[in-house]
Amino acid sequence: MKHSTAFITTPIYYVNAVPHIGHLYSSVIADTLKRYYALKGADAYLCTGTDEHGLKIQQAAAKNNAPPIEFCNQVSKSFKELSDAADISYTSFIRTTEPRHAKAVAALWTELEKKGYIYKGKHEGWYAVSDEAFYASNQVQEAVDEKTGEKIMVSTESGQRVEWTEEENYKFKLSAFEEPLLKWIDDNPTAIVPSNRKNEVTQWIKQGLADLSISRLRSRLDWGIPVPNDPGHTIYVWLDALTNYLTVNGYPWITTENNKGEGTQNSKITNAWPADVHVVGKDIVRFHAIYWPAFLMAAQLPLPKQILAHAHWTMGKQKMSKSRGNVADPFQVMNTYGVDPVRYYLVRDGGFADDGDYSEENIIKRYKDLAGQLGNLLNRCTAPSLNPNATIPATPKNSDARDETLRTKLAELPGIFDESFESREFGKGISAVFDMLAEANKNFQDNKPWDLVKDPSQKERLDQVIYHAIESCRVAGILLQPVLPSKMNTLLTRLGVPSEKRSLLDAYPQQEQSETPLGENREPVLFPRLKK
Ligand code: ME8
Repeated sequence: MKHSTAFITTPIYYVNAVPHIGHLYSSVIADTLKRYYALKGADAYLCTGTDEHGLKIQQAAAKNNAPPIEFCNQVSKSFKELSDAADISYTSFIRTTEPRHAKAVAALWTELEKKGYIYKGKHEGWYAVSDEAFYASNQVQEAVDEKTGEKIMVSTESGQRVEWTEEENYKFKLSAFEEPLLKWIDDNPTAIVPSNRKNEVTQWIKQGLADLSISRLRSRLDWGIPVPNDPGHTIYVWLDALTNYLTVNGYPWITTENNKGEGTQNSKITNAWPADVHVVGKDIVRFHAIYWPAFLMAAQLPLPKQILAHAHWTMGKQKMSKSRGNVADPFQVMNTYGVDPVRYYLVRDGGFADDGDYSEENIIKRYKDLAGQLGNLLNRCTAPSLNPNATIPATPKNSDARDETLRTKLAELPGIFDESFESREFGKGISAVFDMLAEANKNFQDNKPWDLVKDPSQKERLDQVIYHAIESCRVAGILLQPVLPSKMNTLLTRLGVPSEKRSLLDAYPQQEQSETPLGENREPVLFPRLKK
């Protein structure tokens, strides 16, 4: 299936602390998806950025004795550096402190108000500062503070401490959207993936949706966007944050009767809304799968096509989190193992339905797959000793029964890969590539090209063997580009594959080809041995 455009998003990250491997994971999944759609010929867009308003940030800045904006500048920069370091090919990096964003949020607010979904009311409830969320009485429970032994109340969902809070603020008529949301989920079976998350969301909605408080008193929280025409109130940070997905599209659009309109001048992404995939962690599903579609429905804007929620990385089976302090530094890990091997590890072993346990031992194991199955095969079939003319032999005229299994796997692989990625089973798609590579290595080994090369009468067979090994590397190289963009670029360049012959379609068996030269540069080794 050809997609003409694909718009993928990452969550925008809180700047209350520096990035860890969990943030890198969300970004790598989103980037892999974006590159996958580009591989299929789509104009693919990716946006990422930082979420900079709210009490949590205000408090973190105070703790660091910095004015909030300076504190935000500093931490936001480290998230941007992480994206750049990890080869995240974002089209737009948004910061919620940018003027273009304040304009979009105010416009959405005004729209919701105009359509009658905002009213002023007294709000009371259990408020969790860490989650920036109010919870109803059936969403909290008693617990004991680990440090002080004091009895406290916590959210059953997030485990965070909550306090009873009363204030006058603005509310959004979320309760009006129970039926429409259930219908949306019903009509769009892949709107929330995977299914355990979808079931959870359906349950939450069926338990009943209370109207949502969407402002805070400015006296209690001034680090945020003011409510239009009522500056004594600050817009709730989640309404602010979610709107980022519209801001990067140039919202507010200048609309006419039947036209969604052009984006504002500064936007690099125009008319890409609705998002194809919002990649999020399972901790923020409620916000993306309930609040966000409800806001959009209220504003009569199109809904995102999919919320893809991944599970968490644990370390030693405990959730990795800034507050717990058991986090892996993504910069350090990429320095040690290289960017692409870390991306590969995260995509292949990360959990969707269930959490995955992070360990460097497993990164090393995956690195060895790459070096042993792919790097090694590439080296062998392009080595001057076996391939002295440095060419890709012509497509074999006669097929040999000894290559049958490999030929079948090669022919089936692109379809399996595509299907797996469409259904967001990334590990399955990648495993299929390595299953093919295992067969390719076996074929190479069994046919002993190092003997064939010594016997001129075996030239045709040698060519067939080299051809199949190179073809296996070429197909693997094309398919793995979304996951290992830089390494696969090196591989394909080494094979002399021109940049316009690297799309998903090019991974399917090709028409007969005559002999072509390999690329010139055969150094350095694709996956060098890791230093102890
Ligand atoms: O929630 N494993 O920002 P945040 C996997 N600003 N992923 C993890 C993770 C872990 N251990 N820890 C964090 C926010 N993440 C809001 C989002 S969007 C409009 C606003 C990932 O900095 C995961 O995707 O707390 C999670 O949802 C995201 O980081 C939250 O990052």
